[in-house]
Amino acid sequence: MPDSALHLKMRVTKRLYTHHKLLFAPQNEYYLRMSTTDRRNFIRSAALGLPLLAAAGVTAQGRTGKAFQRPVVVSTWDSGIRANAAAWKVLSKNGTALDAVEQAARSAEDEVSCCVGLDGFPDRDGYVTLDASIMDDKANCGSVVFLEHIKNPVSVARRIMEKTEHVILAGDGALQFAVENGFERLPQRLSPEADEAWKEWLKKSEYRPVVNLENAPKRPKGPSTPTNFEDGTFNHDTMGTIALDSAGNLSGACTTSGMAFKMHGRVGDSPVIGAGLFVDNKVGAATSSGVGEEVVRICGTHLIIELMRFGYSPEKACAEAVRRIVERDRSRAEKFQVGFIAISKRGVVGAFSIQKGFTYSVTNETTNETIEAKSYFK
Ligand code: SD4
Repeated sequence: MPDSALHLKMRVTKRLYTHHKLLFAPQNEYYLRMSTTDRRNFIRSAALGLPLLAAAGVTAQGRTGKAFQRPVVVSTWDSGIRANAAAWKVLSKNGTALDAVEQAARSAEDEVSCCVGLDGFPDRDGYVTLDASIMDDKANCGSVVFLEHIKNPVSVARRIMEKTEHVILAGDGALQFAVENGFERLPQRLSPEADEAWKEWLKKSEYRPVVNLENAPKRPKGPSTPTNFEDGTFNHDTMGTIALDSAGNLSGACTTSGMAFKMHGRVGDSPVIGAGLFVDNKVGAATSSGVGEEVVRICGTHLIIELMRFGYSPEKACAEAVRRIVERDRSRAEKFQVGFIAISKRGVVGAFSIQKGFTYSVTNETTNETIEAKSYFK
């Protein structure tokens, strides 16, 4: 080997050695806290040249996507821009990500829309039943499932998280807790749009989730009321929000009235921690929208965060979760939508969906935009 090549080889080897020594040094807290299996995988990913910084709990900022300066908030769909505006009021004053995501979810619940809050579409028996969840930077979490009569289920979820020993309350028990904690019990009624939609649906009673209803072109007067699709059908929407605050902490929230015309008692992914929402303050946060059953089957957001822990960028992690859903039954997957969004600890944002047309909104000091996610089917 010529001298110069030998010299270069020695320099590269030395650099790699120093790099690995740093990562494996006993004082590396992430390495020390890993289980034996995690350490083995970690060493394997190092050997394979996978992004080592991410494996060590620091996301792959700069390698796979641009990092947004914090604070930053990301929400599902076009309507996420309005949810982000509510979150931004908190974040821009150095408020916490937890307060920000709660405000984002509440703003969606307060809007008249087909698919979040009490004006959302009912189940097939004519009842509006709500699911919501919230998770903070310390892995505290709370959720409500199958809740009726309450305008802001996300705040009930937060109250459960902060005031009880539990994580999830369901149905009547959740309602009782909400009322005891000062939430107003509103009468069960359908908004005029929801009533009309339900009666129309009853004519055929066919449960057919519609892809990208959330961004349907034909909207009634309200700002986020995509009640009618071209063919007259209606379906779903969910507000999932994840935020990184100025202190560098992550939180997330997710709220929905679920799939329109679902069976009475059906619960989707949105209130299931690890399915519709997951936060790990060392790694990132993720949330989802679409057909919840498919997300629950793969523990979608937990999967995304674990992939990010071991070096995947947010976008790649979302893409892998989508791939697992699709490849389970490709021909079925051609007919439904699932979209994921994720943010890393350093503010790298990514998303991926099954079908085209899934959008997400990003807001920080310099950005306020809605972006179309890459998709499995082109
Ligand atoms: C659910 N994932 O209940 C929710 C529905 C949804 O956009 O996301 N709609 O399955």
